[in-house]
Amino acid sequence: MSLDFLWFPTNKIFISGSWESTAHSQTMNLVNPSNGKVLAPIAKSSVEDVNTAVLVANQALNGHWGEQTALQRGRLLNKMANTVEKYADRLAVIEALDVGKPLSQAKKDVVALARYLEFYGAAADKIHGVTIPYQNDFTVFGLRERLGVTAHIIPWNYPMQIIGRSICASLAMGNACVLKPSEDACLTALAFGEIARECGLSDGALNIIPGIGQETGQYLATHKNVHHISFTGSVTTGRLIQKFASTNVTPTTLELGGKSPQIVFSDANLDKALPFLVNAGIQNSGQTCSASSRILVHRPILHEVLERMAKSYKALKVGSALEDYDLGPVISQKQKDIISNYEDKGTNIELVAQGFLTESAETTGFYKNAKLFHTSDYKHILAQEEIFGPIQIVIPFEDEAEAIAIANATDYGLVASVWTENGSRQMRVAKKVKAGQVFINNYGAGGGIELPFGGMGKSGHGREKGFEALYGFSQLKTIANFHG
Ligand code: TXE
Repeated sequence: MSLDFLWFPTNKIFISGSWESTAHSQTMNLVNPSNGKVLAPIAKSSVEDVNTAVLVANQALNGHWGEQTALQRGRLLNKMANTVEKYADRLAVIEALDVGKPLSQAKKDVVALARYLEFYGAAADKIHGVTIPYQNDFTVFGLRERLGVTAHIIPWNYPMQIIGRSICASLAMGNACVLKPSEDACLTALAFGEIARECGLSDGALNIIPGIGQETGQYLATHKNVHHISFTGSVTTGRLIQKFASTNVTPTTLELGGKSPQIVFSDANLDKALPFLVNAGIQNSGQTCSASSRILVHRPILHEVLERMAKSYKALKVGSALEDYDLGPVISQKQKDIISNYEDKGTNIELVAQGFLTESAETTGFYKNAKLFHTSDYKHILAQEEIFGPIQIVIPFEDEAEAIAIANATDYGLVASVWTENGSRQMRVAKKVKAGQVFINNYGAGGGIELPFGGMGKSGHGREKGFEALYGFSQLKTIANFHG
């Protein structure tokens, strides 16, 4: 498909409010996961470009951007929300082509980005400091200050949503941002730069430098003039980021995925639960940090849940992103291979049901069929490791204590849900489950702009989304005034 409708350059970097060539004029190709063909050339930033981006971001803090009041920053973000809505159709098509997600899911991501801008735009002037009762001859208060330059190293699965939750919160608090989108999908990140430019965001407040993780990302994470790193991605890279950040003792927020369970008790309303059980696993072909890849089911209803989930799975269609089936392709051949390797390890457990590939899906695309497995072995590799593909595992449990034990028996702790009509049980289980977010009789994979989100254990640390993100992108200075 031709990209003639793009209103911004793809092969440039966004620096200090304008589009520039990289220092070495290098580019790399983005691939369309629906057909495996080249989608567009994008800029490949070098260390020189990182230096420039960090320099102009620091200059912005001492220039026009730094002079903006919280109200002015908020209004600017609101203007950007309206502009995102103006380009909504084009943004959705770009995201679908670039990430491979079904068009209707991409449309939801655009709505989420506009909503993040609106939320943080409205919140910008509502973060207040504190006064602290101390000795009588002191007046003590805590001033909430910006961090400075924040680096955002983001993955390919939800570019718009992740920009929304981290960049918008950071800008609201008055920081200047350097965004390193993923080499696998970065078109909507570039579009966001153009939207910022159109809305008149101060030069240098946002800089966008696509590049290779091990080069651009790594150099950015070690940069001494970066004051915070927000990273979403794999545990392996997250560990490295933390190590790089330690060089300059730079604070980090790490969101590293999960193996999130939904716990279904025998008194649950299955009619309500069923769509959530399945959708939370297959949304974006399972390439969602908060995907629910484990379904823990109370033994008395195991047979019924398996039967009903199998029926849903058999109807799941996989096809090209723009044709908008239940699932699109996965992001890359590399990701397809990762998923296939896990499937090979699942030959000793029951494959309950699978969806099907549509006839129009091109053989050169990176398609993976949705698969539902069942095992009592909660330590099975498919039940322990993040697969990041359209695979769910049903695991039975005998009682509440076992449900909690199995739910907590992975290294991760991002999201969980509890399905039961018993109010006491809802709260007991919610409090004991290891997860940064727990839903009761619901599941929100990727949603909830207002709801603080982040992990425990290897799912990472720090919280994004909601007001909590604004605390994460600022720091408290205690001022103690002695007037005795
Ligand atoms: O992730 P990476 P990849 C998981 C998922 C997937 C696996 C690999 O299990 O199968 O990660 O995906 C940048 N220094 N998740 O390879 O490497 C990179 O350029 C600095 C979970 O895409 O974590 C990109 O911008 N930066 C997840 C970002 O890090 C580096 C979302 C993410 O890439 C770097 C995506 C380095 N050395 C994948 N190496 C989630 N939690 O949602 C890479 N990068």
